[in-house]
Amino acid sequence: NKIPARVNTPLSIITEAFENLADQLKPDITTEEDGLKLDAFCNACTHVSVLFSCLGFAFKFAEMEYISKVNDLVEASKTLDTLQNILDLDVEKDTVKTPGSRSRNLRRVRLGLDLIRAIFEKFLMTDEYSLKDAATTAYTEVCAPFHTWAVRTAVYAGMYTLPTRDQLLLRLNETEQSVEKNMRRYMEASRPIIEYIDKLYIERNIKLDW
Ligand code: 1PZ
Repeated sequence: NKIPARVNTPLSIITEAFENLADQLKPDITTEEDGLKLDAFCNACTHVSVLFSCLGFAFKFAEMEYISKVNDLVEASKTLDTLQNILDLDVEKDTVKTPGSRSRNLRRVRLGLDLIRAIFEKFLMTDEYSLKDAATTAYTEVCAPFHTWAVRTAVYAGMYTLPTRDQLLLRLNETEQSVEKNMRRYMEASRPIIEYIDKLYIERNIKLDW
């Protein structure tokens, strides 16, 4: 009798969602005019929520922030077809950077996806890296430059409440081996998506310094 493969861990579900999304960016599937579909993007982003349940109460605020931004994009997906449509509408109204605008929320969600990628990257550098150190370094690199002093201070304080490496693996139902595979898959799948989102702003002459 064969031993069944380890399937459907929270991380493998997230990873798979982003791999499917990244497939949509392949030139033979998506035409240049079309770009990434908003509903498919939102669907993948929604899966990330599972991770928050592993982090503890201190990250409740981050979770609510992230989910409210994704939900705004879900709402937009009822009337808009692609990510490009979001940018084009805000460019027209001159509201790209306005708090609460969809282009701004998309930028925030993109930073969140990149933060997760960076955390995974640090986490896998050695198997002694604590989650707290991995998350702190990644946050400093990816998100801190764009957050207010008050938010940065709260996030750095919250880092001390993160689970240990072993607790995280347990909560994610992963081993050191399986977590490496799944994290690397997410890192690979998210990169083209993050680059694609950046390109949407740059093509419209919007600098990414906010
Ligand atoms: C396993 C992974 C452990 C990760 C722990 C790292 C958590 C970092 C927490 C970041 C908290 C950000 C809190 C609030 C930020 C707000 O200032 C901005 C406001 O945007 P505005 O309304 O001015 O346009 N909101 C955001 O940036 C959106 C939320 C981002 C949160 C991303 C978290 C990503 C995922 C973490 C892993 C589960």
